[in-house]
Amino acid sequence: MTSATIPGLEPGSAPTRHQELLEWVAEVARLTQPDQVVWSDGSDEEWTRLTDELLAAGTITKLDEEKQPNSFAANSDPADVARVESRTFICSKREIDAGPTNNWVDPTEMRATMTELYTGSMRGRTMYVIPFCMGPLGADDPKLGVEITDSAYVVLSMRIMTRVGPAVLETLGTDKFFVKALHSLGAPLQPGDTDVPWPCNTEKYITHFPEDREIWSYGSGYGGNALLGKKCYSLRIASAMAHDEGWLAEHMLILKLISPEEKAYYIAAAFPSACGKTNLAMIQPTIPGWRAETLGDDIAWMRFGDDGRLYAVNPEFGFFGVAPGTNWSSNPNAMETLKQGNTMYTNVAVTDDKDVWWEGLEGSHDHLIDWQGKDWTPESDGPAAHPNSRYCVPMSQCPIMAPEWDDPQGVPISAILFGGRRKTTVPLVTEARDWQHGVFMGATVGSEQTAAAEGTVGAIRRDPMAMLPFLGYNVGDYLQHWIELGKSADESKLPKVFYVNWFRRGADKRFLWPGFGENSRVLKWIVERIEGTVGGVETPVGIVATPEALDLDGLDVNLDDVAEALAVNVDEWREEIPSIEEWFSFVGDKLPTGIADEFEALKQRLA
Ligand code: GTP
Ligand code: SPV
Ligand code: MN
Repeated sequence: MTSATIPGLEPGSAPTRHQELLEWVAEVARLTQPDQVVWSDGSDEEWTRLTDELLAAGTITKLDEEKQPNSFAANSDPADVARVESRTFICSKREIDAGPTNNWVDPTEMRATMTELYTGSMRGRTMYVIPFCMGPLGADDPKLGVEITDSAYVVLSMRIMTRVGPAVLETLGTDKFFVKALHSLGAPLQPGDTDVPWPCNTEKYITHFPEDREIWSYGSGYGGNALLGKKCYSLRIASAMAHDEGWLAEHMLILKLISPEEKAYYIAAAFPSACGKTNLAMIQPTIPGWRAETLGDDIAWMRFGDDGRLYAVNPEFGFFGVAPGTNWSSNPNAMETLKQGNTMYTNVAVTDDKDVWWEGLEGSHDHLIDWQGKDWTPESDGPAAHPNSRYCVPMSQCPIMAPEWDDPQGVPISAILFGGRRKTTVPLVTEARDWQHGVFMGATVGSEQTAAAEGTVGAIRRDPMAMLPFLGYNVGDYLQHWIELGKSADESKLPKVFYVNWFRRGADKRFLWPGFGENSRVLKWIVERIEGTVGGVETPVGIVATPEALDLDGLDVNLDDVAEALAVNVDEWREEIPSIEEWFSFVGDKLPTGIADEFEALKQRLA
């Protein structure tokens, strides 16, 4: 088929006169050879048409209209359930610019390999063109993108997760820059083939060309592999942009905490995948008089404002949250958000009356359809929902969205939290002495691996600023960028940095700290540290809260447990040293001297 004969490519039929975009769409169509090209407009009509198609294909199940209005549950291929870090590539021109933490292939070679894979890869399918914007469209410099995909599930999910629709094309005009984000399932259909419910390919590539600001993804239909506005654009490509332009693109939630005196504090927090960002972003404080609102649960773009403060914007439009463990007591605000409907669930279990269920949700069921579409009873082996099952829901439905969540100005950040999942060693909350010490803390975050990506769940790995899988350039340059931004700023206006760990366990393996809403007690201590109204103890690792300094009023918890959660055990910390040493030697020559100095100082304090 020549491009002229592909329906949807006829001259003048596209809803834009952006020449570069038109040429790129035609070029990709010629390469991938779809049956037709369709421009996505994000309309309700499109939602109905595509959900109908996916229902007919068996990709999704319609949920009960009363319990889950306008909502659907998709089951993925059992081999396509999470990000694939081993198949994620940063193809910078020079290998050194991808750094030691990323897979690298020469961009020319990668383009050749993938061009071959893309050849005819959309045969028998529709090629959708989705213009989208990360962050408010009204920003001075709106961050535009266009995803080309042969997955209707991606089109539906992008409508939830990003700003789409005619206004994006209007903003693109005839010549505005946009990130080219190409996605193919890699599952062409020959005439007469019957499709599978979740097409994908065993060979997967999640590739980024940071200098060209381009993304090429192949073979997966899932989450961060396929919804290219999210991790691929807003973290990997954006981190490279941010490095060039003097800002930060981070794997952080944005929370607004309001004191009984009605003073608002904005807090950004970076935890690795499946380590509590969404839960903290939607926290329901348990301390009387304190309230929380949310602005984002996964990604923050931060830049200094004219007043010298660091302002954060959430580039996303929806939540792609971990389902298991979400319930009316751990995260009532997420549950309220989902109750409004308009949700695409993936890999959850479905009840006989077409509601959803997952491990940790209230209620028990004698029979379910599990995430693989099989009958499930409590006696079945394995969970009903996949551990990385997710909900994809519009952010605007969250009852505690801060009114300013959509403001292109962003919000001024008072505190940055780093954290991870650590059974031992790391105290509940530690304050950094200053910015550089805080960057050191972020640079050395260790966390037990989770189901959010392939790998051994539970193994500890260093995950700087929770960005290990999301850095678009060299980790050493990234840490240097953090140090330099701090140096260029007015120190009194910099956010204070803290290191938190909700996951420390006692000898009997149970969590020492109740977590979730009770984390508001830790947030209150943080706010009081910002205000200078509460004490802490100087320890070799930083300033740690004492049980007396934490507001524990009304908390039904063993004080010994709290003390143990806060303890700095010098022997445990000495055991950290070789592993930090190993990590820093892996980072290599580009490790900033400021970070090396902090490490030396820590070693001396522990000696
Ligand atoms: P991504 O979307 O993958 O980036 O994950 P996330 O960082 O948003 O993690 P999320 O908030 O979804 O939490 C993941 C898991 O951690 C869930 O199973 C939660 O129940 C659990 N969790 C979150 N907060 C706490 C806490 O304070 N204490 C304990 N013990 N578990 C928590
Ligand atoms: C994460 O893994 O950090 C996520 C889910 O937020 S994904 O979009 O798949 O990256
Ligand atoms: Mn995430």
